[in-house]
Amino acid sequence: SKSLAGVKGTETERTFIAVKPDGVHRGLVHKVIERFENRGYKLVGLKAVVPSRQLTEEHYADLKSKPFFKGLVDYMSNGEAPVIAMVWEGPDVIKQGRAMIGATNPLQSAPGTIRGEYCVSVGRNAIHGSDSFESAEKEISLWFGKAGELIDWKRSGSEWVISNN
Ligand code: IDP
Ligand code: MG
Repeated sequence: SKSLAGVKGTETERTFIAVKPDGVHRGLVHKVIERFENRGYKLVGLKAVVPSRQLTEEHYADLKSKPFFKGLVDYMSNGEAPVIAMVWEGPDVIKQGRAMIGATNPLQSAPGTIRGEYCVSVGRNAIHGSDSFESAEKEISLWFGKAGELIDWKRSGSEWVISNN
């Protein structure tokens, strides 16, 4: 069966994007959606979730040994605000999504990126995006693994956004 991250390098490529609790508290959800929609990407999954500690630890498994890991898991999963979890689809969306988000440390994020516009602290950097096709596959199945949570649809006017000739 087709990967949940679509087909790498085609217009069906998908990435996992999440507005983290600090971004939700700060009213940044619409800013994130606006940027991906305006660019021409297609929203194929969206939900508000308070992730369990277990899900959050799995999501950030590669950071388990870091000193900030416990604080990171707490802030993501304590329920003071939900995470707004999304899957976006389109050409090169994984790499472009990371570029739109900006560097992990907002003090190094370029102006114009989401973190570079709205954030000043690595511990409160508002948004997550998959960093590779393999991460996108893992993260989409973790957050949107149940049948029916992702929608296949054709965006109106997509022929004016994507063409191969
Ligand atoms: P990314 O979110 O840009 O992919 P990662 O290195 O994967 O960055 O780290 C995941 C998240 O862990 C970051 O977005 C940030 O919330 C948190 N984090 C990373 N480094 C630090 C740190 O030095 N202090 C506190 N939190 C950190
Ligand atoms: Mg990461």
